[in-house]
Amino acid sequence: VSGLGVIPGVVRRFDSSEGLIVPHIGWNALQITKDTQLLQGADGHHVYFVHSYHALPSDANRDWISSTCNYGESFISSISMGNIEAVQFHPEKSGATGLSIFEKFLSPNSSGAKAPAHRKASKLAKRVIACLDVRSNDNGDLVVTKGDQYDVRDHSSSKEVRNLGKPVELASQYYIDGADEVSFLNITGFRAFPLGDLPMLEVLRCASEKVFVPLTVGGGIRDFTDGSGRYYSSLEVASEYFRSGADKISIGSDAVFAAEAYLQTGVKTGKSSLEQISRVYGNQAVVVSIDPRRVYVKSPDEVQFRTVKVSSKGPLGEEYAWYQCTVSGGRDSRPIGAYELAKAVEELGAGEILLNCIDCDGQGGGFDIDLIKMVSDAVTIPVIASSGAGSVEHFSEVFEKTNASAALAAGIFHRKEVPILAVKEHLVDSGVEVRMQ
Ligand code: 1PR
Repeated sequence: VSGLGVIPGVVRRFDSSEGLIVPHIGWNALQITKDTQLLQGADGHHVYFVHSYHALPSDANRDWISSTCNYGESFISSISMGNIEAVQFHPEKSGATGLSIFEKFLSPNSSGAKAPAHRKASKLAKRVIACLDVRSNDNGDLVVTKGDQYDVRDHSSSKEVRNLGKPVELASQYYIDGADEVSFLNITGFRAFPLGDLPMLEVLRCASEKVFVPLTVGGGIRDFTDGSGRYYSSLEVASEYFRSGADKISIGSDAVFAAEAYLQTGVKTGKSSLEQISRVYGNQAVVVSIDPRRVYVKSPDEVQFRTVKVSSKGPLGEEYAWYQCTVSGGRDSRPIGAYELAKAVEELGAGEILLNCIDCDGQGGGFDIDLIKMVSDAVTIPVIASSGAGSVEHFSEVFEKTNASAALAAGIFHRKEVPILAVKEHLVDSGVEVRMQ
């Protein structure tokens, strides 16, 4: 459609038909083409993008362009003309580089804070994400916890919920340490109603005042009727999370039910939480979190779900496995595989997949490469590899062997076994582009 025509040019959707992952989510490198005060010192810096459409550079708009960025093709990442400045990326989520842009915008006559110096970036970076599983402990305090294969209770006689720290403090520390995103998963959200869970909303509000990289929140996003009969749509729940500072919401159990119904009927009702939230906020704001468990089989013919030939055989020498999806934090298994779920939720409007694996969670033995490769090859939306990171080598392995766009870890960061910086330095040494501060 034609716009106002103030700035000449064409806006197009990124083309996923050639294998490009769309939406374009993550940290990509700015190439400054015009000397502007706002972007001074930001050439070759990674800044945070999240979009599916882009404005194309052309002779007609060349005078406007102050920077471009490359994703499949070159697109306009900022314009500057007279007193007009506009950016495609999110300075408010672009860490120190973004904050420096804001300072210069707010004080145009000063030289502003210098953008931090670092090596020159060239393309979309692989992301390293810190994940905080949050729930109330037995004293009613909201704590960051961490399970072994989703069991978050101590193995001692007390059987207490493990307490690894306070959510806002840890999130702020991970931001300073260089996390590219922070995820909060309200892991008992399936039981309680999130809007009754004011501490979690408060956690988001406080975290978003200190953490200038994207925040994702998940857990309990679904339609709900409270004790007094008041009905809340999942859209209302998500809206409250967005208003409190979340950039993306993540849906687990409810997305499984939506995908099952869609695969059974072939009809997109538009009524599932996934469809409603992505229609209103855009698919880039909706992550689907998958919690599968490995099920070994002797032959792919044994099941109707997509199997993989596994790298390590099962206990009875099985050479194949399928990955059975679960709901309610791994408590209930469902008749749908991770591959089938990923394809279905992509069609229903998910913008990204957080791919956990219950078998690997908290084990430190590495990501489930077979699972992550299968899913990341099957969809064109970004896949976040999760569960099992135990060393820096596990991160380079997952990026070398699969199409994952990001890798998420929890335990090794909470227990301070491996700093985020060490992960990133190792990735740089392995030839994987990452954002360095
Ligand atoms: O179903 O919409 O209410 O969402 C619930 C959300 O809470 C889902 O995203 C689900 O993954 C999560 N969840 C539920 N129960 C647990 C649990 O641990 N008992 N946590 C849980 C899932 C898994 C990862 C973890 C990685 C990395 N956490 O996110 O952080 O496995 O861990 P590691 O690096 O230590 O191996 P709904």
